[in-house]
Amino acid sequence: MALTNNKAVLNWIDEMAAMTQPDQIVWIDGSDAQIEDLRAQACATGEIEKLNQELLPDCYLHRTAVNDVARVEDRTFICCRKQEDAGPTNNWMDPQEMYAKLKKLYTGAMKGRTMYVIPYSMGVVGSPFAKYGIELTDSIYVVLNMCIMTRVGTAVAEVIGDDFVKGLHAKADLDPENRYIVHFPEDNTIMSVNSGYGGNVLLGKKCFALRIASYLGRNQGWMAEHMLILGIQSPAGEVRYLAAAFPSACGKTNLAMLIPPEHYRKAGWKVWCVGDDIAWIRVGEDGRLWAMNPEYGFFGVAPGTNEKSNPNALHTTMKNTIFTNVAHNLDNNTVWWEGLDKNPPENAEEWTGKKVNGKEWVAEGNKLAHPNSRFTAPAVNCPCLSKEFNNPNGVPVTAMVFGGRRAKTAPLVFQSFDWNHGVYVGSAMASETTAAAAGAVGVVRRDPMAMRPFTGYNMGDYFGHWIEMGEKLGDKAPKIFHVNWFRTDDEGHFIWPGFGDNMRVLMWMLKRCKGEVDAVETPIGYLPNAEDIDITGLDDITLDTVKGLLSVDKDLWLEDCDGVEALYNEIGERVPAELRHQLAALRERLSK
Ligand code: GTP
Ligand code: SPV
Ligand code: MN
Repeated sequence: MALTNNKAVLNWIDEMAAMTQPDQIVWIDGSDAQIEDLRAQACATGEIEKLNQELLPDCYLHRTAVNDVARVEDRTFICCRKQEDAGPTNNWMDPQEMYAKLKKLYTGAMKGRTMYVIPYSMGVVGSPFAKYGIELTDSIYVVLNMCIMTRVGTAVAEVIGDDFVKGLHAKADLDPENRYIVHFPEDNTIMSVNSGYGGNVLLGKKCFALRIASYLGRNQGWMAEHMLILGIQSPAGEVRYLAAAFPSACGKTNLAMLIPPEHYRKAGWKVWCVGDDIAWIRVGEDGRLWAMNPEYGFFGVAPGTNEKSNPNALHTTMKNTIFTNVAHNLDNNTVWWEGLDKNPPENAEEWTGKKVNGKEWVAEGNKLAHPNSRFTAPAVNCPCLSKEFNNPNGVPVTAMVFGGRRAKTAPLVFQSFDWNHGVYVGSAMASETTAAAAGAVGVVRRDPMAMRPFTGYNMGDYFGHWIEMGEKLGDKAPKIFHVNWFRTDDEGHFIWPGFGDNMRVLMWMLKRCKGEVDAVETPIGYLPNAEDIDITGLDDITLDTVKGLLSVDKDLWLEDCDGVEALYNEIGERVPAELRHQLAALRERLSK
């Protein structure tokens, strides 16, 4: 039975059902009973497998098709009326042409299947900053994931208005040649077909909360960013929040849930997680920036997650979690992935489901879990979840951080001179590509603000929007920093220990925000004095190591400027003049 009388909603569902022709339509009310029933159905068909209920209560394993394991950026489109409004960093097609093309793929795609109607909210239901969507899907896996990642069900259906985001997902034949992830920002519409993987099909996440929302944000004066949000609590109980943008699989979840080194914990420092992937940010009544996490769960990278690197994430996945493309430990019906421990299960299924001796398999150089295997876990499970998580207003932002994987160029940390220089630093971000998107891994590409794959409009206009936000904020703008946890030595090993020890770098930033520590003015920005990065208790790191981590090679930086210029030229005339000035000024400082 429909959960709403809203004509706009019902008419659209009728239209989509007429096209896709499902056997039946089921509304998702979000109740435990319904979820339990859907889990049982999905287990019966093998879509998911129930894991050891004593060790992992209410946890399930799912495998996607082997050719459907990551976002597909080359098949992701922004279809607005004018191509230049999508800009050269997005794929574009004329909306009418795309609708026609998709109509062929969707026609009859749900024959013999059920269409699930998922009313969901990004943000706290009923809050002025929440936005609502409906996803139609023929996948129970998608329903179960959406129920973890977003606020789903009756309460949403009751408040949904005419301006909801329409999302249609059909698995169809999972044909990679006809896979499309398409956004019509001017129509509040998302259409996804022929995939069953995460960011391609959980339409509340990247499709809505970043691509559509970034477009809405620009028109309405707020921002949707690929950022984690965390709070650092001092021994006196004062909490300061920062928001950080790193590209996919570059450390957001890990930083968001970090456990401080022992001496900080003993002194009473705490870190709280507000969000691990997406931030909606606006100027508050007090003139400062406020950030909220529109999601309700974590869709986190499994490999590398362990008791030492990220115990909070590991504990978050111990119940009510869906694991996708990890290895199946058949000895105890649990899961395993590279980096969980040094003990791959002998009796295992690797991520595609093939039975292997896990120890031999790994020893032969194979992977048991897919590098982009993930867990979908409810935020409420997280031991360090901020008490502000459900605060509809979000939290005030003291600092913003950009970062990526750079083997050599970027130092451990630096601070921008001011907001506009910080916008330049964000626009100049680059990172080695990861398994989170289909394509080559480890290639440096420019990824402005970690938003290259997620900006729902012209990247030049997006930069301009950042500059305008700074004008609104004036002297209340947060400080902007850049970090790099991924510098390597000559053997290619990471020099900085990272993970919980990143707290040491956050502490320097906090002190900078409070005006408690000096810095060195360099051509690229303010760098720490090496002595000011706390290395207490780090056996392998000396003052000289820190100096090395903070060193800046001017030739590499000048080369990097060429990369930024190439990006700006690619984006073209919509790049704000201010950023061209910033680039010229940086070159001049570096050449002196
Ligand atoms: P998305 O969910 O794709 O947006 O990724 P993310 O930015 O949340 O990345 P995540 O925290 O899941 O980290 C991805 C990978 O980076 C994991 O395999 C981690 O082990 C690794 N990683 C995270 N933080 C650090 C760090 O401080 N140092 C090093 N060397 N590796 C890290
Ligand atoms: C990312 O790739 O940045 C993710 C995973 O967070 S996905 O939901 O697939 O986009
Ligand atoms: Mn992400």
